[in-house]
Amino acid sequence: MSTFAVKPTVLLVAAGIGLGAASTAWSAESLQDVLKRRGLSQQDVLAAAKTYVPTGKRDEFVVFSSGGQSGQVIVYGIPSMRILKYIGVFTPEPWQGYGFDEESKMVLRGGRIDGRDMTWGDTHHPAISETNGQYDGQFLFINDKANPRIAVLDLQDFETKQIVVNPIYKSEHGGAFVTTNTEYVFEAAQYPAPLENQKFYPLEEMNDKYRGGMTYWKFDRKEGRINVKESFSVELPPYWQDLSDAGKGPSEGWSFTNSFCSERYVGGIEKGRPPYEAGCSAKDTDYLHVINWKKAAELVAAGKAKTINNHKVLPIDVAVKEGILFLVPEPKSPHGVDVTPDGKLIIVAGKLDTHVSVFSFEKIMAAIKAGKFESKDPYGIPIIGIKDALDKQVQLGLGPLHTQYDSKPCVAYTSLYVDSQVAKWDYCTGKVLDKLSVHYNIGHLMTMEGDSVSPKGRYLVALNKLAIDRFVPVGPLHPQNHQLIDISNDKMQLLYDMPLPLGEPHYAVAIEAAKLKPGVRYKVGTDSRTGKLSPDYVRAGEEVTTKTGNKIVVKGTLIRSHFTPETIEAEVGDEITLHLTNLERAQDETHGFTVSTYNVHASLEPGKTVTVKFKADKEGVYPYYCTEFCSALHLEMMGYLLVKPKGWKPTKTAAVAQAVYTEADYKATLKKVADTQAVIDSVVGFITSVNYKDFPDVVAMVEDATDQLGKIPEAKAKAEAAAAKKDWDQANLWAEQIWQYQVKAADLGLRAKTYLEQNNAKKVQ
Ligand code: CUK
Ligand code: CUA
Repeated sequence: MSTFAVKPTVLLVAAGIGLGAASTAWSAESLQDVLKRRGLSQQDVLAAAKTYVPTGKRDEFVVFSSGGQSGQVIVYGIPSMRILKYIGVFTPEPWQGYGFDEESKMVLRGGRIDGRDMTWGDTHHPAISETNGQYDGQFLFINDKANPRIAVLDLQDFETKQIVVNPIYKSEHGGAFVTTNTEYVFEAAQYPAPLENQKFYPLEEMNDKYRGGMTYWKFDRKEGRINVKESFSVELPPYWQDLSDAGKGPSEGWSFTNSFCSERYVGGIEKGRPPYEAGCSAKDTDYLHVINWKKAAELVAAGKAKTINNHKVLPIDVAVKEGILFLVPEPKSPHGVDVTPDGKLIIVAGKLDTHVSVFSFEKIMAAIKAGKFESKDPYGIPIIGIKDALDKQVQLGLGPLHTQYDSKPCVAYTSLYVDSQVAKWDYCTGKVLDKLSVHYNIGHLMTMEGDSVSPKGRYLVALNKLAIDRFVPVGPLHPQNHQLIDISNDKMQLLYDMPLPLGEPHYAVAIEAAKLKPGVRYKVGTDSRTGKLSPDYVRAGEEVTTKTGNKIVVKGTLIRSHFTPETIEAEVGDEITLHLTNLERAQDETHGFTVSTYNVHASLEPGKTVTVKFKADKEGVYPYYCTEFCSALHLEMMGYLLVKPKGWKPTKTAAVAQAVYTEADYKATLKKVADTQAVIDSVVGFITSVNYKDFPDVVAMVEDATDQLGKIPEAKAKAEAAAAKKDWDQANLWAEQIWQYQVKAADLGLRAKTYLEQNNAKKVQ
């Protein structure tokens, strides 16, 4: 409190003049001193210089990483590796109110399975929407392997908008991947199971009754949502479909999915059978599934699909007869499949092979055209001979998994899980170019826009499974380790280890930061989860509380630093619904909302309308308050929920106790108000003397400040009316309220002024 009891002019001085004094007092250490003191090498300093992003500067790339078992998405910058955000996707996220307000609960409800809320997820593969094979920065998709689901995030506000459940799988893995214009987002099954929901067949019937598949979710870009009705799947044999990639360029219209356990082995170590790990890796090859999705979509549209669980599924025999499904042998328990940027080659790595296999799309097409197949699988699917499809095989090392591409032609990077290395190699010549050790057991790796048609090169991130000896120990559960690697030179250079403390991030995607254009505020009254105006939003002055039966509906507003209303009165058993609108326009002026012990929380970014709902089932007094430190008077941003016993009647009619003020207090407050007005006038003078209208952020701050100042006449009238009646309590308190409006306006004004100064605003006449 005491900081704000000082004269407002002092605030201005602190904000403006304080900066100059700090820099002179110490005799600074030299760079050499620091290197010596911290035991750093030249190489360390070089790495630091390549990753350090000075204050006020920004990263070149933004990474969307899977949050693994957290069911979330992690956003961080490259090269700084600074974490920017965790986004709630499949699981509740308290900060963002995700799962604690009604609008986001609706999104999570879309992810219910068999009537059950799924409060955890196993996210694996994020994908950014593409236009002509380039990342366009509009949407992000990610899968949940455990509870087969896929989510749509809008990068306009980095929020999850939709979760859809896969209607026919019990697990899924080969997704999310997008087609070159994001017509479809697709995902493959992982562990085979009966496609009919809640249908039991014994494991002995694996070959006949268990199935895998490939689901193509139709994406409606205008709506920004998956169109479930227009989506379909292609039935596949009970091979364990694994990862996928979309064709591009010449291979556009096709998708590729590797598989393992084409043995269709059934384990049972407890029954004396060798375990899955032995039986599923016995054969020398598994199958790359090659599917013409464009034609599959036409066949589905022509009514050739059957319906399973309300979802269109193209049966294997139809797919075979229509010539849209083929298999290519691939060695040996493969894990990754990655189409080259030019769309001509498909690179598959076998976990138990030391090679990567480079398949030629042209050769595959030639074999299909010539009807040249070596055999059929037990389901009648034609198998193209491996020699007829292979361009080359390259020996890289132990446990190759995933491949990513460089901006330099023909250059690829493959993770070597067992060797704990990244191999840089040339897929045109088959030469190995470089190897770099990572720490340890790398899974995926990722280059900048590395799975688009035009990778940006520069950096690579190794997503390591183990982090032994890398970080200060934090118990048996280690953080994950993302290692940043400079790939701009011939030799790879390890730059940075980043512990990721959320879940095992299988895959990540990185986009040029400049391509992202997120908004900073919503149109006032927006329900962010639908993107539409909430039917229940109100503007300032329209706040209202109604009670019908035992249902109380509050339509309220938030603005620094108060809620309207500040009291909610209920009886035990009432159901309370609050529709709250944040009226702020200024950037980053988020308010939070919670009610003590009722387990609700909302994050209200500027302009957003959020609904919280709960049953006031306990008598008592429950403070509600703002959970974001939004202004100097943030702590005062509160109110009371009064839950009275049934039939309670007031016994006292006395006014609420107040502090007692004198005329002198009122005069002193008026003086403070006049002083503050002088500060505001000088700030306003500065702002209007420059081209502030060219800065949308400043315009928004000015709007908010004007809003605050606009409330003053009403408060002033009340103060003066009270003063005329010599009611010094009311007069002084309304004068204090004037000062509150001024302080917030001044705060905004000072921020606007700083912004303009730092952004070289120009003088206008
Ligand atoms: S997976 Cu985990 S390291 Cu799900 Cu793409 Cu390969
Ligand atoms: Cu609003 Cu704190």
